[in-house]
Amino acid sequence: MSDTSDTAQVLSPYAPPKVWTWNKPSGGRFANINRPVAGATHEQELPKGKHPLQLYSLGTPNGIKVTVMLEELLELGHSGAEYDAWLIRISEGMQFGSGFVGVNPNSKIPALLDYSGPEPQRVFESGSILFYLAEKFKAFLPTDLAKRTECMSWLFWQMGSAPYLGGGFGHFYAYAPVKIEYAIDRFAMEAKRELDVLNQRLANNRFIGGDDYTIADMSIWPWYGSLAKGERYDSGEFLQVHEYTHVIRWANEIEERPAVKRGRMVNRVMGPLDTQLHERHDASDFLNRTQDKLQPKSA
Ligand SMILES: N[C@@H](CCC(=O)N[C@@H](CS)C(=O)NCC(=O)O)C(=O)O
Repeated sequence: MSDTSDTAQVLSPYAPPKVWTWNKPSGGRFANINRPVAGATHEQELPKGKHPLQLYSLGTPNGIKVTVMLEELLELGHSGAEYDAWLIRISEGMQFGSGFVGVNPNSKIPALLDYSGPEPQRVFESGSILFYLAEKFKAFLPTDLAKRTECMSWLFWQMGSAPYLGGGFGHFYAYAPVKIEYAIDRFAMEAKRELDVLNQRLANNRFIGGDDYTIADMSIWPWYGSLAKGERYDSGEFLQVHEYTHVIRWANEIEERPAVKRGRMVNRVMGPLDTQLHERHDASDFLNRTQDKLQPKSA
């Protein structure tokens, strides 16, 4: 191959026009919710329950981070962390309702409203929500500056890295309407590199931040724990995830935590029905849920 323009022509017949226009669906899973503009598409108030903390979410990796944190706080005895979790079905466009956009102008789950202060406080971006709750309840975030900084570095690492995994590898390997070798190669390389970053870190540390379980683990586990266990994008064999033994050891330990078992069920609409709790308003909801209340439906 002589130069980059030759390479581009060999790989793809597509020549981008001077100005991109949104004139056809992009194809692939989730194509129907993609738009090049922000803001509400319709008027839709958000429901409000009895607790100060109102969570609007869905049981995806980004959503699970927050429900795990809330259940961990409750497990520690912080009754102020009682919450109502409302289901936002993103495939039905509920993230574009005016109420939701008021809480998160970026139209993505999870989003939190805290009514415990003089004015309702909105919090969006899962990393920001984890940090907010950790500060509010003084939990799962070390106070020692060195340990706190390590924890925050890994939290930010996750927020910056997971889009390469989900939007990059997951999208092109599992969801795109065509299999593009270049894109899959590029993002498989990055997904494996990220797994190796974690594997090396966890070779000498019980948890991501060190000895203590923190919001860094809660943020990273839903994405990379399930990836290393071969549960994401049906890609276990392709990525040879069994190589990441330390990540698997860490993921197995986290999965056994009672709060994690509960948190991963909240707002979940996929998988076996007995793993789904579409809305959560009270601790007893985990016990009271019945299969016939849960209608299988896509997210
Ligand atoms: N950086 C954001 C990402 C959130 C995100 O991508 N949420 C997805 C579900 S996991 C979503 O709501 N997608 C809806 C859409 O893109 O319209 C966070 O961590 O909170």
